[in-house]
Amino acid sequence: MNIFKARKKQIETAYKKLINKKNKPVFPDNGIYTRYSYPILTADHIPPHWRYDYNPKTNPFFMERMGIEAVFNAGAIKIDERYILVCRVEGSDRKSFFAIAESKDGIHFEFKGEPILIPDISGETNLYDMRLTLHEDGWIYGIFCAESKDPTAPISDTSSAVAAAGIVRTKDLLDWERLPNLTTPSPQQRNVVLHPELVNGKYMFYTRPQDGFIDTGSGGGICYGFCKSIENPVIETEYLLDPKIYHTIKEVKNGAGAPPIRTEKGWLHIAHGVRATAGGLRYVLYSFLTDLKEPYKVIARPGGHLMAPKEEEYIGDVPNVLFCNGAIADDNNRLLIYYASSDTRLHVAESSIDRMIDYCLNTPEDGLRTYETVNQRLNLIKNNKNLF
Ligand code: M1P
Repeated sequence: MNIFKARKKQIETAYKKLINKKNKPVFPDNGIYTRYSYPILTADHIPPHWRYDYNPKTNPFFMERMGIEAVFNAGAIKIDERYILVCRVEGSDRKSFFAIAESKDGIHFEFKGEPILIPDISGETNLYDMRLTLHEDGWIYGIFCAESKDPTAPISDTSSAVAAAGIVRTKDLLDWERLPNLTTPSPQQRNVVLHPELVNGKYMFYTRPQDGFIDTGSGGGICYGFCKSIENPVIETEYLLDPKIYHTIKEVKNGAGAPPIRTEKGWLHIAHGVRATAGGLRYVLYSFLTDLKEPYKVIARPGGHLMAPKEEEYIGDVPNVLFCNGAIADDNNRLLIYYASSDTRLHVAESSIDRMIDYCLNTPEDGLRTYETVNQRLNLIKNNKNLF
């Protein structure tokens, strides 16, 4: 067998084996959610014909000419019994793009179709982290980060960038209509999420104002604002919803994650918080509830993180990062949390709406100082007396 045929067979066999691999839950879990043993999507899950030139004349060594670096940060939605992820796929050229993976059970996914070609707005270099919102107006919206080179940077500065919130919408996940980018009072935006329902007749966005590309500066935390029209999306005022706070898991910055999920007790949010360590930034997931009628009011704030990196999750292109921008509230109370680790691979954790509500309503808030948190723990131990 010639080298082309032999390599093609090896690659295709390995790919088929990978996409047919059965995942399994990891027990014991913490009672809040259950992790799964293997990542659900990685660079190796990208179909070989998206990476390899299949023509033996132009690719006699069957080389992977267009490599994939990572599959992570996915928007999630369930339509007609299909679990859909719009993943951030990063090529070896560092450009991100969006691709759809589908599943029948919410755990085992396979990429379908072809990468999504989103029309860009002049100057945009990189599009990533799409949040999918099935809106009550009947459209599926994708809100994503649209990054451009900072036009005010000096010529010698070849890395400063500007982040804005891009918007697309679709009815069938095939045709994507690009709308104008969101305009807000803040110089830059990332981690923008569209609320699934109109609030007082307006579109409500969760924003994350930032002074620079990395630095949120005076932004204050997760904010919100309203737009009269989605075709001309302008937020005139941003209000603070969930602040970043000294000596917490969201000390440096935070950002909205999956679009909030309507539950009987409030809107369930899964967000990310970032703190500084000697080894760099640490990204963890946390949760909170907002009021059903007034979704701009936080009604429960469990302290600490919901989920932090574990084992291989620590390692990757950007270590010590968990990030979530998609979750699915499934039938029978099931909740699927799609999260990525270290900007490299995508995982799922399974919970239930009931478990998450209990977690949000009955977990003590962050005590903000050692004295208070020790008192919280002493109280727990006291209440456990004669029970263990
Ligand atoms: O590298 C970690 C994450 O960094 C960014 O999040 P934030 O804007 O909160 O810093 C995002 O670029 C995200 O894609 C990435 O996973």
